[in-house]
Amino acid sequence: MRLIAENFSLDGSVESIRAHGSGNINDTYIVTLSEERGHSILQRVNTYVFPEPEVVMDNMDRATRHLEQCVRDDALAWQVQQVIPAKDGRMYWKEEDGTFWRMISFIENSESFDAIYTHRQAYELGYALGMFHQHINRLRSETFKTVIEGFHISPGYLEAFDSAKVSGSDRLDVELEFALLFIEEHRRDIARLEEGKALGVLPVRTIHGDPKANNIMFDKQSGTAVSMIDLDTIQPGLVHYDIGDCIRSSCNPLGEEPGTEWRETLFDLESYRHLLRGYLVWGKSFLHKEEYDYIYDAIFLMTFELGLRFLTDYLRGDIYYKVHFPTQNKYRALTQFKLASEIEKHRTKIEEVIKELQLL
Ligand code: GN1
Ligand code: MG
Repeated sequence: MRLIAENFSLDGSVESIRAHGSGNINDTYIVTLSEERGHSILQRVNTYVFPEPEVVMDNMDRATRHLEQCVRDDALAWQVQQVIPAKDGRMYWKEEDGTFWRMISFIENSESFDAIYTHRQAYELGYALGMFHQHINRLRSETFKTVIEGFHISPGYLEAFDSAKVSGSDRLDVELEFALLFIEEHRRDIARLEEGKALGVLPVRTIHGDPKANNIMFDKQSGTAVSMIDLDTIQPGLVHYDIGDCIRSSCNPLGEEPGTEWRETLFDLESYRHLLRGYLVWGKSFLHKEEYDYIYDAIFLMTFELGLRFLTDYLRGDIYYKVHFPTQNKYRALTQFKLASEIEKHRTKIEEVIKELQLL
């Protein structure tokens, strides 16, 4: 690992390297530099999920340069994760065994949370996502290439589930009956966002693609959100994918991994209200009136979709998401379906908050 790290233009010599974070896709390590020269993040990019990692790095490089410029121009209190090039000048390092590595800067004195526990954090999260959308969209969405075809296009995930189910049907159990019933009862809703897109009501913009709670960094002292990390999936899409994904991951106090306790999963309406309020500080200036009508659908669908994605992976034998025990993807899926059912239960309230905030 040290030899791999030493291929990059670091600002000092490597003192230690440790595994870091809880990502489901890439392998992440934190590199400590000697003589208190700070830290960097070393990642092995998952080339099954990102078959063209060079394109990911190209997008990331464009995005970070642009966001840096925005920070300077608008004097934003914001930090942008930088790509640290390899010594040969490329944005990545390829090992002889074909593994693909990159180094990115670490946001010092910051922390992230797997779920959100205070109203302030919820507001900060929403504010951060809104600010990100506002600034990244000063560039035309065509600036960024698509890194994952069909990403967050929910009907595609239902189709994938339908074809996986057949071959994996012998592995169904009692707990899965809840999931299967939920899917059957909601399959007709799967295209709501794509319909909005086809109607021209939901425009294609540039999105983060993975704005879950722990991809937003908070300053340890002030508690202010200071950065959005994990810029792998910046690509053209609907901001509704991001809004839904951010809300589903943040307003679930038990987080994504309650395991066998998945039935306890709840949707925290208060966190949701504060998050959306923070988002709309920026979002009000670019969201069209009709786009508000799809916010509930976004929250529900991104949750339902992630349930389908986890369940499909479970049925296919865990080829996409990393697992630490054999039923982990099943429990992740059940958690999202339970969360989606809670979201549905609170639909009226969720929609009231949207209306109320829209009028402010
Ligand atoms: C994956 O990178 P990571 O582990 O935060 C996934 C997201 C899911 C998330 C659920 C490229 O994100 O879409 O929301 O797991 N990323 C990709 O935890 O599929
Ligand atoms: Mg990610």
